Amino acid sequence: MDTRLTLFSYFRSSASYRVRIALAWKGLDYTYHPVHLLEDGGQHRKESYLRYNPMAELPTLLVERQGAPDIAIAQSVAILEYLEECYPNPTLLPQSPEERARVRQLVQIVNSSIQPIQNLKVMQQLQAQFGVQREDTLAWSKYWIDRGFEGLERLLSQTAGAFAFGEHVTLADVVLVPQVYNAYRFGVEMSKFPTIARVAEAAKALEAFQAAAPEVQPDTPQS
Ligand SMILES: N[C@@H](CCC(=O)N[C@@H](CS)C(=O)NCC(=O)O)C(=O)O
Repeated sequence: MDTRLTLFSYFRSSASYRVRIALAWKGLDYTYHPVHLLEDGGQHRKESYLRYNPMAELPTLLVERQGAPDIAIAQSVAILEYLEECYPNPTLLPQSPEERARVRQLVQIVNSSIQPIQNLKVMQQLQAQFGVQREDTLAWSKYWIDRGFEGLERLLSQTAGAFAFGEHVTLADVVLVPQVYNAYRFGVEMSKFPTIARVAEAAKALEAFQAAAPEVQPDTPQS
């Protein structure tokens, strides 16, 4: 069955970055549909996008299959799992259920315990509702990444080999690299987290991670 994939993405969105890595890792062709998080009051809040993702978040993967209804999948981890199920080679999960659970644990630390608290809408609401200055919202995001990385560093010191979980690239690296990108953006002192920094650098050097990087997307500003 012919399948067409379209990714609604923003170059600097870390959740979109995760999906771009997985698509590149699996060698999948897709159409890049940029959605600007700041222009026009946030293009992700427009009705034309909400029909794909009512939560007004990026990314969304639109899957168009011949002879089957189109589906729009949101939530990057749901998309990653979908890609892993449909395109298992090359895989991004280890073999055993126990190892898979450990990888998913690492994924959820970033996805559920770190990224949501430093998200754009949280920072915007701190400003709008409580009059927090923009610099202080940046400090807020930095604080929560820093605190999350303290736990993650301890865990990775047990799980990491060349990559976040052992010697192979897994979904843990797919979510970690974009979170480290955010950490640098918000000024987190990465020397405090040597294992995180080391495995993120190792993954970032790989072709699929480079193709997915915020610096080289179709909507990356040219200046
Ligand atoms: N758990 C969601 C998080 C998605 C998310 O927070 N996306 C950000 C960009 S990284 C977003 O669209 N933010 C819009 C906003 O904060 O208004 C996922 O993994 O897809």
